[in-house]
Amino acid sequence: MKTVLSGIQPSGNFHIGNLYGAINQWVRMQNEYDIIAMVADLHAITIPQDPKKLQEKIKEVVALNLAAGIDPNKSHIFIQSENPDHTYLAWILNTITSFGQLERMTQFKEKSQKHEENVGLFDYPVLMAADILLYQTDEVPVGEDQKQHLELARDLAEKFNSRFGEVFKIPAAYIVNETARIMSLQNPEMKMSKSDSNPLGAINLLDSEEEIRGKIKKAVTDSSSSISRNAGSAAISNLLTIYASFNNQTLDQVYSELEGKSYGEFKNLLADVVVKKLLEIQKRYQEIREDEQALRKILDQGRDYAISKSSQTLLEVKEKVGLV
Ligand code: ATP
Ligand code: LTN
Repeated sequence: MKTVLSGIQPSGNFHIGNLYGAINQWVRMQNEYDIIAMVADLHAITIPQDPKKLQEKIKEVVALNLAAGIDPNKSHIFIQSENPDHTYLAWILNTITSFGQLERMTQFKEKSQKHEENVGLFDYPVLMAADILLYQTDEVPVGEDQKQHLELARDLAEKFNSRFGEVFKIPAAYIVNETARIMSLQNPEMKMSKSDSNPLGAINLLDSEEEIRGKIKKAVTDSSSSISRNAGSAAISNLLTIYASFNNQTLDQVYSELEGKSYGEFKNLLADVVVKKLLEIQKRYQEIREDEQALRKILDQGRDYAISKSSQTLLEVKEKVGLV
């Protein structure tokens, strides 16, 4: 069985883009792949976090993933900082990483302009390489913004293998279906994002029914007034994509169903399906989130599984480098 490692940061609010672009893809892959889902808390603190809120966010991401269908009997979910092998391997990889490789990273350039710079932000991609390489990962589901980081992981694996001897499997990108990309409700040119400053752009998984309906009502459309297969603007296509995703339909099926309907009518239908689905997830979320003991047990099992795999790789690394 192939191993897939995915990481998600416990920061910001999780939205329907994360649900359809990431979580649902993992849920679908659970039967064919060994999915290791990691909450990247050590990555999150490269940007200042409120320590009280961080702990809550970590549990929130775990519970949301489980509520959305990650099955702990099939997949493994764990918290990065609970497996010390990640920081250990990152240190060793640091010693074969050049400044130039990290200076080229566009995410570092962007983030260090927006936030106070720190060495952790600079070193972020090396820790991510360690995350991936520790599990002899076959495929990593990454969006456009993380491709450069995956490339670094591949480069470091090759460099290590050729300098010290074969240890690491070279990971490949798992390209997520393009239709799964959901755009901002306020600006269809921008992807729906946790860090959007306009709160109306994203529908969050934990939004109330009133918030969901309000955001859909205020979503931008275009100068026409009804749905037509040949005249769809980016804004309307995005709303139709959301409708299709929530109904498990293709865009073609959605056009056949909705052609001729007014935008007002369509928005009501869309709000109904989104509310129904998110309220279901929220109900499961509350149950999971309230049972701290059960949640802890799932995380303990995830951590133990993670360590059972990563410790083998790390031991080989130490032997090759001459540390044992
Ligand atoms: P930010 O925009 O602040 O970087 P984000 O919303 O992109 O945050 P990430 O934690 O970077 O969230 O991404 C988590 C996962 O969700 C990634 O796999 C990413 O590809 C996916 N994802 C994020 N936004 C969308 C979107 N609008 N449509 C589809 N998938 C998305
Ligand atoms: N940097 C990623 C999160 C992340 C990750 C990983 C993803 C951390 N480690 C390992 C895949 C594999 C992000 O911000 N989305």
